[in-house]
Amino acid sequence: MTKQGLKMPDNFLWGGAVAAHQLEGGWQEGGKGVSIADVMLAGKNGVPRVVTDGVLPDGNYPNHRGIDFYHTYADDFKLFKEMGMKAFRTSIAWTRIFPNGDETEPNEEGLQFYDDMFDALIENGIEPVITLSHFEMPYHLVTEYGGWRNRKLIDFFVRFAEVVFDRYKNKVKYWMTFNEINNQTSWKDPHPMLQNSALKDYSEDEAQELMYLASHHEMVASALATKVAHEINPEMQVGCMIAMNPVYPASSNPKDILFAERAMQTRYYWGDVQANGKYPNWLLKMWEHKGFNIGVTEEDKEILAKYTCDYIGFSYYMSWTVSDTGDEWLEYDETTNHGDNPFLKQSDWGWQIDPVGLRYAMNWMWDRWQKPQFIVENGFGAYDKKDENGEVHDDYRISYFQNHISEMEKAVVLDGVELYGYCPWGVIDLVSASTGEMAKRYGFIYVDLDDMGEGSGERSKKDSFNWYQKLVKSDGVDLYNNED
Ligand code: P53
Repeated sequence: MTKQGLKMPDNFLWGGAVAAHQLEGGWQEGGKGVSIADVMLAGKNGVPRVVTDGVLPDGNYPNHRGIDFYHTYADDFKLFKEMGMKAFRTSIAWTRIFPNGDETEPNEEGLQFYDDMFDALIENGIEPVITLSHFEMPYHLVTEYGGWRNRKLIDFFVRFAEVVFDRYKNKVKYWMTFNEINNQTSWKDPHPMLQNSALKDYSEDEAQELMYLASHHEMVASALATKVAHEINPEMQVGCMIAMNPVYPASSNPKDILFAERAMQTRYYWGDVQANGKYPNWLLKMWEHKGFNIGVTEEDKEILAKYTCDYIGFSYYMSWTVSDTGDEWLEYDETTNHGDNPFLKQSDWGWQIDPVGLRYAMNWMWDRWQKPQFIVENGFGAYDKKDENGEVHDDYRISYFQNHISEMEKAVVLDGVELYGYCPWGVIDLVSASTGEMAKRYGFIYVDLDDMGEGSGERSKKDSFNWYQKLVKSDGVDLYNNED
């Protein structure tokens, strides 16, 4: 064997990640309420998902079906165990616990469902890593309360958090509050506004202010949930969860460098608030300049400062490149000025593949927040094809993982970044969040279902399954075994 990876610590959590709404299906089972994911039609590569007013009778809603994991998880966990997974990140569907979100009593059937699921995981020696709200909220909170613009949602969320922390206090140690809380930097796009903040029916003029307002409420709710978790069980680790896409300057022109830095500040101020416990000055100045009224109270400030997150959970898929726009306020949103990076290739969905950016990002976050990190998503969405023997030879996926894991290992072993674990995204094929497709596959395990939900649902191992199994067994050393 020539090339090798670097050995990761013995207790490192090699895992896999998914989210409830993208694989469970069973959208009306066990007393589950309608969630925001249930009103999103399927899109396609380049075609955005449409949000409907409630569930329309003939719509293609892929999250209603997922991969039927609601019924299949016990068998799926056996495959996870065989692959060597030590951790499994999923989310609790809020709508299974509080179907409308504003009830005072939880739905016992929903609580029992996750009790059984976590027991099954633990029996297989797999540690659950749980997100409270992964692009999933009761749709009722949109229609009755206007989503996270409404302060009342803080109480609803904290009640939900308290119920599940208490119920699973001896089963789940690792938690995260809101998935990719910073994805709403693209507030010009209605889809993240709904997914992240349950915001719908607003005018274009108010969108940006609403995004900051909703985010503020989410971060207060997250801090309060962290407080409650530690009261219930001080061993619990509650992370924030950030979509980490480094934004680079397109050139060494200082103007581009300054602008790219502001793009980073804009995308990651959520981390500043959740990890460092306060808003950065540039943002407060910008709000003042724009006349935004976010209503940050003295009490809010105290809560944010006191109950910061325990670790930085993050996803990593790609990096972006920007050039200066000439704006004195350096205003950046995700639709600003993104150019192609001539040094990087793109996936079929236009995501720029940048392994070195992962090591860069881990160092950047370590310096800025000084908290342990947890990679809770990383992966390669691709069109997989079965050959004549029904096998998927996904060498492109293996190579994506080799390149990224190699940089992760350097960040930990050579740079000393503290990292709890690594959970590749979509460890089993599931419904894509951005497009609603099944055809955008991430898994080590293939699921025989297409974009219309047709197929046997049968599971089979891709080549990447065996590759990952060997990697985990060797604590990260046997990284290139498929090339030998
Ligand atoms: P899909 C956009 C950009 C980066 C990450 O994404 C994103 C998104 C989606 O809005 O989401 C995360 O399925 C997310 C997962 C999602 C995964 O990345 O669009 O936390 O729910 O499935 C991959 O290819």
